[in-house]
Amino acid sequence: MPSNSPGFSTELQDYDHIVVVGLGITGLSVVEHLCTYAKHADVKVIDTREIAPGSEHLDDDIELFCGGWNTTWLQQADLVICSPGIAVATPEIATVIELGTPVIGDIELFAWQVTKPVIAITGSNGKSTVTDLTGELAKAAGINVGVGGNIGTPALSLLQQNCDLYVLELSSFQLETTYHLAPKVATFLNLSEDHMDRYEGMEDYRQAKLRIFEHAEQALVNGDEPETAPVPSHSLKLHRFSPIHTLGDTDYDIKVVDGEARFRLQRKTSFLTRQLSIVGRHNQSNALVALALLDLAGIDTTQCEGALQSYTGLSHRCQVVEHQKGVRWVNDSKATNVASTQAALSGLEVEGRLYLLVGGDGKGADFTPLKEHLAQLAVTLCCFGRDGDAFMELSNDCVRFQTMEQAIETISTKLTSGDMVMLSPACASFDQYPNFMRRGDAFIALAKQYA
Ligand code: UMA
Ligand code: ADP
Repeated sequence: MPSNSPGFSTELQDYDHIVVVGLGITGLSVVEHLCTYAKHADVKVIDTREIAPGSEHLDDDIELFCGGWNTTWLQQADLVICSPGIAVATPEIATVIELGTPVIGDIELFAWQVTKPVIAITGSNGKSTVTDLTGELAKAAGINVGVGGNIGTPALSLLQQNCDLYVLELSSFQLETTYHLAPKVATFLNLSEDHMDRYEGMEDYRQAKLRIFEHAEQALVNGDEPETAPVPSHSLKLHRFSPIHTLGDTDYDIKVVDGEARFRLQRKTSFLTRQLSIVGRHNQSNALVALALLDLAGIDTTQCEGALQSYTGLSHRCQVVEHQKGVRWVNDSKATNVASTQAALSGLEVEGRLYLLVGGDGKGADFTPLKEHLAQLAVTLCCFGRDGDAFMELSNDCVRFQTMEQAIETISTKLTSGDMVMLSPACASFDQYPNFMRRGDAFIALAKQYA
């Protein structure tokens, strides 16, 4: 992984030959940004896919090379802006880095331009929920806020909105190519195995995420997961959060006061946890972090009570999408790694049988940690997709299917009142679907058909 403080210019006017690698929504936002702020530069786009998503929206005067690498363009570039979908370790990109050409991502470009405070959020799970909720609470506090990054709206697109605060979800992929982002507050929510097909191991993945703190003013650190903490430095103020009550006093925590669990911000009691509409302990932690991030950004959270109560969460995360004949159908398609499926299973109450749909693109993960959670439940494990075989030893009752459709068609004849059908696949969707949203939509349609 390249050093976090390279000595290259952060002024777009210093670059004349810019190559954007990867189109998609990120590449398009980069090109649009360059068309506004680097009018003088020659901008070219490479996408290694045969058909670059979004090419229909590209101006005709921007040259596009598809279906492989154009090494001549890369060698001639004085700046390369890389999609988060392309690892910096890819040989063609590694060669550019060796030549001394700066290779950056869209978040680095955002950092060059932004003048308002940024709250930056990374972690293995909970990023989107924390990012979205922080945005909703900021709005309730009367702030003109822009919410984006890995959550779906590219960060550069937010700059056109002239916001007073930016809340960014950042993936480890984006952080790999980010060097100068200086958030007012940054947090690394938690660490568990993910993207092992992209990183050499957990340490490599952790180091990518720790880059979020490099130039941050304040770090909000998970007191229960020391491996998410940055190396202490004079310029970075550390604050801790802990949703688990055993640590004693923490800057931000949940404590029982007068018999009721409450969020505490800098030891001052705030809202009751039972006011939340989102369920599960992991969501209490997510809400605590959202309140803490705003508090550290200097925003008064006392106005946020209504927004906190009415927040029902993002779709595709542990949502009951059908409840017919006593059977609940739960869409947790966003559970794309082991820890998120563990979060869905921990404390889960099912009166009858749980039919758990797992499988897809396993990204090289080890699924055995699921075994102990499954042992607590009366479960039939319905394994589908490319890496479905990897789940077949995890429970006494495992059935292999090629697709989710086949699995649901088969189990639908067996369902009785009290049962639950849950899609919480612990895998990415890319082997059979364009993304986790489409996989969740397919589950919802099947639930409607078979409920
Ligand atoms: N790709 C190529 N060649 C290219 C460019 C991309 O093969 O030249 C492939 C890569 O395998 C890559 C995939 O295409 O993984 C997706 O790239 P894309 O063009 O679809 O990417 P964008 O549309 O720009 O979406 C990206 C993020 N995608 C990834 O990081 C893979 C989106 O996060 C993000 O919302 C968007 O930018 C806006 O910031 C998605 C994601 O899955 C939700 N993120 C991963 C995660 O959350 O686990 C990190
Ligand atoms: P991310 O953006 O990091 O993928 P999301 O908020 O989209 O996070 O949630 C992804 C999955 O992880 C969902 O299945 C959700 O139920 C689960 N999840 C959410 N918050 C947490 C958390 N704090 N710890 C563990 N799992 C979580």
